[in-house]
Amino acid sequence: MKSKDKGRTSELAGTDTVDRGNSNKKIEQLERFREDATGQALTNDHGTRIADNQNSLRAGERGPSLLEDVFLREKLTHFDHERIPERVVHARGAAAHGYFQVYEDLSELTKADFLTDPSKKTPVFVRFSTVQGPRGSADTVRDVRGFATKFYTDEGNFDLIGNNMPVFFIQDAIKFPDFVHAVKPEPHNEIPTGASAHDTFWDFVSLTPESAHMVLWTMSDRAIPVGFRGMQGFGVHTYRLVNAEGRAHFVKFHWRPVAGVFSLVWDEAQKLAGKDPDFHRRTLWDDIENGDPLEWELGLQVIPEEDEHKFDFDLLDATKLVPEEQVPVRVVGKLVLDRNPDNFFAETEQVAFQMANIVPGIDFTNDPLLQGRLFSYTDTQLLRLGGPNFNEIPINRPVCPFHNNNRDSFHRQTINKGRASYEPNSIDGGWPKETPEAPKGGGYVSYPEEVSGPKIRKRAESFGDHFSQARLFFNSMSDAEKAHIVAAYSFELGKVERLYIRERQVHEILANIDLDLAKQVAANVGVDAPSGPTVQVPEISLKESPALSQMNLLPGNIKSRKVAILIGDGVKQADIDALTAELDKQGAQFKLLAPSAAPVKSDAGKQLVPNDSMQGLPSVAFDAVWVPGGTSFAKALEGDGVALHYLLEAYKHLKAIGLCGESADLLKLLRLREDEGLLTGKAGSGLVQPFTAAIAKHRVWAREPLTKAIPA
Ligand code: HDE
Repeated sequence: MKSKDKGRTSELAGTDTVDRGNSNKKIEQLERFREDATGQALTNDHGTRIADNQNSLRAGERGPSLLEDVFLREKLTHFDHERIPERVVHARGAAAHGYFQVYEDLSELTKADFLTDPSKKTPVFVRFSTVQGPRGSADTVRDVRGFATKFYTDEGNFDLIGNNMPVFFIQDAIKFPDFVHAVKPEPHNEIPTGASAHDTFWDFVSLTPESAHMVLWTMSDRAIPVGFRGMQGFGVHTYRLVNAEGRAHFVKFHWRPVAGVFSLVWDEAQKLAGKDPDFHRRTLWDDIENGDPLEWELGLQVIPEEDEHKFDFDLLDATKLVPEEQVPVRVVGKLVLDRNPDNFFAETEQVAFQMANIVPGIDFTNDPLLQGRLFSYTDTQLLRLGGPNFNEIPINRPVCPFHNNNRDSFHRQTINKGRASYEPNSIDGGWPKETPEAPKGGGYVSYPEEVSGPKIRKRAESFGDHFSQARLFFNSMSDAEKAHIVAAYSFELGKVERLYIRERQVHEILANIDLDLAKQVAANVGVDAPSGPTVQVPEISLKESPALSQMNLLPGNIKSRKVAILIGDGVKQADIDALTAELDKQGAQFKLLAPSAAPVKSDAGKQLVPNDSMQGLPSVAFDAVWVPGGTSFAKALEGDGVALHYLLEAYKHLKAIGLCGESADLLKLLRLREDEGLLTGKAGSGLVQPFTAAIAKHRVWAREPLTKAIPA
């Protein structure tokens, strides 16, 4: 270290303890931006109390309004300017606050303070999103989900902006606008909203073989998650972790949901898009309000620098994943989301994630997609949030102090004291000063990776294989998952008007992934069956990766799962009580649903207030349905089309259904047969255990082929 630097370190030491204190205190400072108007007078924006908020100022009771009405004009002006541009992608989203805590000191890998101190709870704000649709689009469309986390660390904000799939559509940032233009609604009629089932998308991806792997993921069940709680998250790119000695490891970031990984079935996803377009954001909100936080574990796949070239693919290629069978995921910490935002616009809409938000101990790689993102996120906030001071908006402010010579522009909030807004300076004592690199608390220093080479526009040959990992993914699916993929390609390509695009996708993309998949889709979309692959797909060392199948990612419990309990007059109280006691014990949730929202009386004479009507909360909003017994109740169900549809639909969607006592007679009427999830029993109490065990299995996959004849 130069002697000049040494001097600065000791000067800074004093400020360091003042500045980088306990983050809770800093959060309190941020909280002063939260406003609670309870008990407060209504004023204009400048503090003048308003006497009449009902009538504008006019010349006489029936006369014209006066330009003088500054209160009216201020109110209308503010209203007229309420909207800001929505995000160009990921416009539809919902978010929550929480914290991250590392399980053990990871100093051997990184000097990032929030990853080395297990006693520290780092505040986070996480925003989940869909990619294609606008702000008002439905939650359950077939799409990738964004999973963006802002860690407010004591060393600055770190943003991990990931997705619920581990790979991406393109390898180079220069293709991103093309890809997004292709997937967005078509330019002439702005159709379809929130869907990739249209010509421009399939035109682009069928001409872009590097998209094959990611498109396969989006045609899989991963693209229709039940909710945010059951989604995996992935940082996608390879990053670097750098420790205090300056030693680096490559790393892939993973979020593993404690609740396991779950998806909707397609029919359910489509119905929910109409019946409750807010399904995902509502569940996130309700779960947190009900004291049932969402939890993930942070996983790291750590790869020593010397192993960079040991794989069948290039670590810098974002269309590839690192199979967990080759590099296991080390679980290192926990993310808990337990607080809803107070204001959607101020927090969820104004949060500005930036790839550029990085802290000492974490570094980038040369992934050409990542490199482009480093520019794009900061750039987009300038337009969206109206200038370069978006970092001062409360949700974006770091919890540690920030001082520099950036000045002025729109919406500046900091009132900078002093005369010198440049560095070096002597007028203000030279402050604020650089912090040299140090094992702890030092300034950010980029990892000194050696680079050299000609200035060229060229994709590395190691980025050239686009199909072997898509094949790996397909081969790792269960039969049910494979069938869903065939159905998804068939549905989407079936909506493509131009036959030559359908054909190109089947012949030049799918046939290179799996010939059988290609043939089945060909038959469903009316194009000739392909006879073989069009390229030589390299053989890779791994044939299957069980970690990729959701069927292997169930948690084995029913915590936070949601059960509909149908009720009506004469419903057997004991059957309700037996189940609800067990659901409470196992941490699952339930709702009582009656023919209408009016209270009903059970056979025990107890008044039951339903949470909603069966029409108001359809079966698609639940994981399972419980129908208690009771003679008059069961009789009434037989004549209630809404209730019968409720059960048929739950059956079609492969859910666990428990029919107690007299309600078991409904089976005959519905012409359904019992199976491992459709259970009947004399007394509800005997059914409870097998019913909850069936919920834990998520769906009755064996039932799927039998449900084809049931109308959707
Ligand atoms: Fe994004 N992306 N992206 N993206 N992205 C945006 O930033 C972009 C990519 C992701 O909840 C935008 O603030 C480029 C990969 C999420 O606010 C924009 C490229 C991954 C979110 C942008 C990519 C993502 C965004 C739009 C290719 C997964 C929502 C608004 C080089 C690892 C964040 C905004 C939130 C948002 C650009 C590719 C995830 C335009 C240029 C790969 C989760 O800046």
